[in-house]
Amino acid sequence: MASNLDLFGDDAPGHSGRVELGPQSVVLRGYALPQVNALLSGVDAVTEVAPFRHMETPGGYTMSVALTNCGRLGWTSDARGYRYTREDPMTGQPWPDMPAAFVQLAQAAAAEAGFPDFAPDACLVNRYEPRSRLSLHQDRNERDYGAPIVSVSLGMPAVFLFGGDARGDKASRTPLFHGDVVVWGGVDRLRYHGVLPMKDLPHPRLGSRRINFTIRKAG
Ligand code: MD6
Ligand code: FE
Repeated sequence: MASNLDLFGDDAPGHSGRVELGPQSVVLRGYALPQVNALLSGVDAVTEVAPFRHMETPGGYTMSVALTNCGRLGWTSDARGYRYTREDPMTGQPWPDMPAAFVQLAQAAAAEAGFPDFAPDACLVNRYEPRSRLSLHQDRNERDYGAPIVSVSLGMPAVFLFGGDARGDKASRTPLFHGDVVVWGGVDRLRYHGVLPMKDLPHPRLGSRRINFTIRKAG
């Protein structure tokens, strides 16, 4: 039987097309591929000003995923909790501007998924290495759940978990490859999701790393 983790089936790297994760969530396969150079330049520009760092969780753990932000608002986790701030707590400086290529891609992908007029003001940039994982969580620190989230995957493939509105709901598993874009919102906006521990499957361009950025309207 074909598995949805089949690396050489319809979900294989480089394929295009849509995979519906829910009524208002969709994976746009390969949607970011034409923009990869501009996106990676954008990531470099952002991390030069606001380097990747491993944040602490309110529960006292260190995140295995390294994080930074761009845009007017940036997401932070520390012993006091999760929140959006205008300044990078590490430097005291405003988060770097969101690269134009991020905004353009996010707006086009959002429209493609049925969310026209997306006006993002925040972007979390995540860096995964082998064994990095992201446990099931909801994205609920944004003010307006009416706006979707657009998530771009570059580098090593990951297995994305997509659950329901309760932590204990069964989660589906979907591979995300270099260039894939996920858009979700509406009735799916608060669904639990996460990323399984990463395998070391080096990518020709990015090596043993996965870069994911999620573009939001936080304020
Ligand atoms: C990731 N993504 O793919 C983690 N959140 O590395 C997320 O946590 C996420 O992809 C909200 C919307 C889309 C996402
Ligand atoms: Fe999330």
